[in-house]
Amino acid sequence: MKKDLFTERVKLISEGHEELLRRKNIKTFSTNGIYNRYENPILTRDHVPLQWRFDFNEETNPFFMERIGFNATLNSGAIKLNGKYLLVVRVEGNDRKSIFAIAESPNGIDNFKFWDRPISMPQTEKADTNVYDMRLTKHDDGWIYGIFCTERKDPNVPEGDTSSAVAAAGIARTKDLISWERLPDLKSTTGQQRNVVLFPHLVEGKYALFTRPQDGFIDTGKGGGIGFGLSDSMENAEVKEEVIVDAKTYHTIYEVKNGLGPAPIRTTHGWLHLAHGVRNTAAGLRYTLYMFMTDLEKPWVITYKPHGHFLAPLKEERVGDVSNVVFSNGWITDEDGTVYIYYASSDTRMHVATSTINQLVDYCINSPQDKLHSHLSVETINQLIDKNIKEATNLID
Ligand code: M1P
Repeated sequence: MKKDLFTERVKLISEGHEELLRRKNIKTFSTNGIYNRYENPILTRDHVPLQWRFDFNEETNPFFMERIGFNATLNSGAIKLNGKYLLVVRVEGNDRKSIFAIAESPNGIDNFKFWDRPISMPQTEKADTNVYDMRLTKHDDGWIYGIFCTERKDPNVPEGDTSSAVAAAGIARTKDLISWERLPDLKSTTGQQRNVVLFPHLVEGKYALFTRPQDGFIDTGKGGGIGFGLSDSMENAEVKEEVIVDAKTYHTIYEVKNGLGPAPIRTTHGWLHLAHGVRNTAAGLRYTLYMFMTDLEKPWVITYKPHGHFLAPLKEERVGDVSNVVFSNGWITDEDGTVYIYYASSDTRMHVATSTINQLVDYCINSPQDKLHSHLSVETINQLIDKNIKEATNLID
């Protein structure tokens, strides 16, 4: 009887898993014309390999029970290596600990499959309690850097406070995403750090980092905004001064805080950036994605910035562990100009949206800016209506 149960469950669960991994993804129609979403998420907790979850020995696991549970697959860094689309996925266990694991796809939109084992990330003298949200940068120095948030308990809080934490930017580098060299955490003078991203080239002969200084673990306080600073080395990364590239601003989609997503993409018109913005609502924080462009020579200077969000949580994306959130820290550009934008919804599962460099540049350059007042929004709308009336009249003439 027991044998039947074990065998049946192994078969059922293994076949279901195989089918999920083989599932094709279908592009959906895009009304906005800026990017296309896809029918299915690309990675869910159900994609986590069965070998990581089940003990396959009938003697020690007669009920074929899941021994290690996983809760979510989210905020993934991305890179294309040797023709494969690779994500460094934040895999969150039922124990709330996030780990990094690589998932590989042949085409960037479906058939994502985890490598055999998660990444064993070396530790610094101060062990990480939790690690997450890695940004990958292929730097001119030949290394692929992964910068991520390392979270540890705040040592300066009263004994009974078991939730206050300190966020810092952990740094590791690799050539193959298999073996990783851990470097000391980033030092900065502006408090805690999350959402730190390495720029791919030296600036003024130094390593350049986009930062997100913050006073507290959740609240950015006076440190709010996407910052930029230089470091002499990555072996002992230290940013002594940060300029704010994009400040949090009253009554915008990034009024509470913001943070850079993946490393920017170089185009002939400037650097394309994807970021997240956070605003407060009666239902809690709302995270959306927005874009801007910066100057080719001065990547800390914004040249174009469309109004409002680029991508916001939609339909089932709106619900999950932390609802009403989209977050992105990975994208891949193909030789033909296709851009694969990887984003997580509600801190629960991963999706892809595709666009092209030309579409994203057009979006950034030609979308109106946020003029920060309702009556000015009306002006902007009227300008478009006037333009359309003129076009229509020209057509009749
Ligand atoms: O829960 C939403 C996000 O919250 C944090 O992001 P930020 O500091 O930018 O607000 C991070 O914990 C992120 O992982 C998470 O998705």
